[in-house]
Amino acid sequence: MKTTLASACLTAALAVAAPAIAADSEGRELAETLFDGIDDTNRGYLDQGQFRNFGKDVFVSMDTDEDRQLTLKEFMSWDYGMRLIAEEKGREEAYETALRVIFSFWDRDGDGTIAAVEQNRSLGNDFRRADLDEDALLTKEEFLNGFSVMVALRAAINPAPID
Ligand SMILES: [Ca+2]
Ligand SMILES: [Ca+2]
Ligand SMILES: [Ca+2]
Repeated sequence: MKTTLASACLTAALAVAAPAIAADSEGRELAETLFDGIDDTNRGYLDQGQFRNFGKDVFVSMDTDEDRQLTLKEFMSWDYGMRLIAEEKGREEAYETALRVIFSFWDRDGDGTIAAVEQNRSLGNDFRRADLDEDALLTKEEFLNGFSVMVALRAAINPAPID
């Protein structure tokens, strides 16, 4: 029951990609570090090429058996620190649910694995959705508040009170 509610909330979060996440919420620092890593030219914003390259790098590092497909296991095993925060906060179950929801979104043809082209298209959509002012660049704020993967994972480890 709990899991169903969590995935319903996450689906809604992914759909609107604009939930209110407190500025000092857990995972924000990690998301900022991630942004700075993608922003290899230190301009303070990302273009679609940088975002695409980031996606390719992530795909390669997730695809441990190098068959150009991501299984759920490969997808769930990959981490850059967010899982540790989830564990510390006792939010591991919600975190894993969020990952499963993201996996389902990325697996666009529903065959149980994510091909590079599926991931690439999903990230392209994510970029456009996060780009609020439609200038084809993502500022740090647009990335932190609108990149649906980050938003979903941070929402999972920072449960908002429901009233
Ligand atoms: Ca693989
Ligand atoms: Ca697929
Ligand atoms: Ca923008």
